[in-house]
Amino acid sequence: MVKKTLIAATAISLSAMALTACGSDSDSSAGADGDSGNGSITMGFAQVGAESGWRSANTKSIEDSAKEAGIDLKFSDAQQKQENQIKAIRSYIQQKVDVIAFSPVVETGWDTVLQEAKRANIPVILTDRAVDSEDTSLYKTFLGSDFVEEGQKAGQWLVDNAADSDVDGDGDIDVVQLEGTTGAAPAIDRGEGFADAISADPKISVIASQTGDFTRDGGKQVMESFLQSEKGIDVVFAHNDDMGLGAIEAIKAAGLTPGKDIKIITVDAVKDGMTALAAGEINYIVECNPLLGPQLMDLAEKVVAGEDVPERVVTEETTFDQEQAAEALPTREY
Ligand code: GYE
Repeated sequence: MVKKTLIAATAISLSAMALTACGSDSDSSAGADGDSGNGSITMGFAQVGAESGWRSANTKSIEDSAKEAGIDLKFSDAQQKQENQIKAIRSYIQQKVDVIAFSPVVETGWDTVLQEAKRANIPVILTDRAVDSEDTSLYKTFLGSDFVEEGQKAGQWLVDNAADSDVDGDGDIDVVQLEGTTGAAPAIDRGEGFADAISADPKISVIASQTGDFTRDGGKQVMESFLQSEKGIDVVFAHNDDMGLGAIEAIKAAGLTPGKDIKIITVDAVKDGMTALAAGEINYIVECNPLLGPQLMDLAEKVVAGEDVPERVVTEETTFDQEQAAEALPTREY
């Protein structure tokens, strides 16, 4: 305890020194040490990509709130490739940023680069997605949703609405699942949570499951192939809105009515998803909040100042049925 306080105090005074050291310099162009030169915090943010409406809203939230907080943001888009994210993190280490934040595309394979950041004394904040490293000293905190709970909420809706969901009336509720990016925390956890919730009703089962990589195109293609290979699909569970929206296109192209002939459950609640829900083409959406920017900047300021932060910060979220979507849409921010 005493030791912790001491370390925190040292960290505060060190960062205070760093701030004063460049505080008198009004030039805002990057200095040799990578600091912006105006005394503000520099954050390197390694984003997953631009794969979905959720991701675009998340990126905008991070950019807007960095500006608002006066944090100098260095931003990179990894196009859903882990190697690009690792490269970006290494370049932030080289540039000696004050803090690195990133949303890991997949859960595994981060220890080496995170150890490099630790050796360089640059704190790391995980946002949105988790890593599965056993060494939790490699990052300061993880800010994001509880994806298992999101999957459970999706499955619980189906259990509660089972009577209406046996669309073809064969006595079973046959679900096809559109998974997110293979190895990504939200894909693994949403799948797990959903499976857990539907196990309460033996009539419900997942008859086919494949990745659509969290994209609209991916969801469309996988759904097209499911419609050919599977008989009697009653329900689609898509790990995000975009894949659900792709599935809607495939279902319509097959001459069926989405939301009626095949029920659709998704996760995210971005504008396009909510619009389809209000229009009756999706049946239920579990919200996943992308507006993590303000909390992230707050955590970054604390971490850089050497203050203690909670190990885990969970985002609060709700769910929407069709009526609730129609009500929420006019004031929906993203
Ligand atoms: O649900 C999906 C995005 O990691 C929570 O990633 C995020 C997920 C989100 O591509 O739309």
